Amino acid sequence: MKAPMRLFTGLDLPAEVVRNLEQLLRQLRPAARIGWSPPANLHITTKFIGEWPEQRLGELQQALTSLPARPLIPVHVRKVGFFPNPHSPRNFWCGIDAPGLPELAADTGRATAALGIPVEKRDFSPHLTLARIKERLDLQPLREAIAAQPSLEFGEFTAGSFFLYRSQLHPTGSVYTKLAEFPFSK
Ligand code: 2AM
Repeated sequence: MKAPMRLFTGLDLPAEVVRNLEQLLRQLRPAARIGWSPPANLHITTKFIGEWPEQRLGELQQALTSLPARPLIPVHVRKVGFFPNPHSPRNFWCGIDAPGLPELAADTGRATAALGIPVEKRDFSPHLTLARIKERLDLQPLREAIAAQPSLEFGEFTAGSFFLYRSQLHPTGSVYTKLAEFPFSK
């Protein structure tokens, strides 16, 4: 039997936004020994699917194809912060303002729930994971490096589709691969 695949859906970023974030990461990385994301991994998750059997991939793609049509989504990439809170952070993120994205996440959640995929209990809070924080350490140098940034605006774009991604966990880090694209209107 084949091993299940680890899947999620999300939006990709245009090269210009990745370049802006790459520049930010270059400046912040020396300030903290935390699990920094490779710029190529940056994406906006709309639904974490988890382990899914490869033989049911067609069924999942069919469900994702049949989401209601929607207008293009303007996406603004700005600000940074810590999840779940600044006192014991586990995730250092970049913020996403995107009207219409919560509806896409909700529609994706409904379509995948019909296949038995658990509905996300937490509120949807769109973000880019810039780094994962596994241990408690002094983040003051990172906060200072953030405060020294001349701008926390990383660009905007218009999304016209979302993607199904595969995530492969390797000792050197996660590798994300696009498996399929789903335009917002057919
Ligand atoms: P995160 O970056 O905020 O951790 C692939 O793992 C993507 O799915 C990541 O963007 C991750 O969000 C998201 N995700 C959401 N829920 C998850 C979960 N329970 N386990 C792993 N990843 C999850």
